[in-house]
Amino acid sequence: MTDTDCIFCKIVAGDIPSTKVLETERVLAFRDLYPKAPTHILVVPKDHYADTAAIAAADPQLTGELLNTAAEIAAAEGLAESGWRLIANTGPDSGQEVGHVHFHVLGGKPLGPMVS
Ligand code: D5M
Repeated sequence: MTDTDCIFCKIVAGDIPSTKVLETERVLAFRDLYPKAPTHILVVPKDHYADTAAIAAADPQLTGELLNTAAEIAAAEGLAESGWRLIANTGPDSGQEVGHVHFHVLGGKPLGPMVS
């Protein structure tokens, strides 16, 4: 399942370069191009789903795999003790810019409070 206009589908296909952090059969993680913290990694399914609601409804197992991958990456980045933040913007009010579901793994400095 791919969307030919989707930038993350192009990254999954290798048509756009990325700094890969981890790859499994169904999941890819790569560094965010515009990092907001010392560690800022995006975890995406290789198949195209628009957002968290779409993937949770269609494939709960894959949704869990994304969460497990995020935790594995945070540990590998040395964030298990200090803590880290997981964000999945969903829909217009969240500011979601890329319409291919992705989890942001952020850490490596005190991140401050969430915006209200
Ligand atoms: O977050 C979308 C995120 O995607 C944002 O933090 C920038 C990042 N981005 C955009 N293009 C790229 C490429 N080509 N490589 C790596 N990261 C990228 P959102 O939650 O949709 O606002």
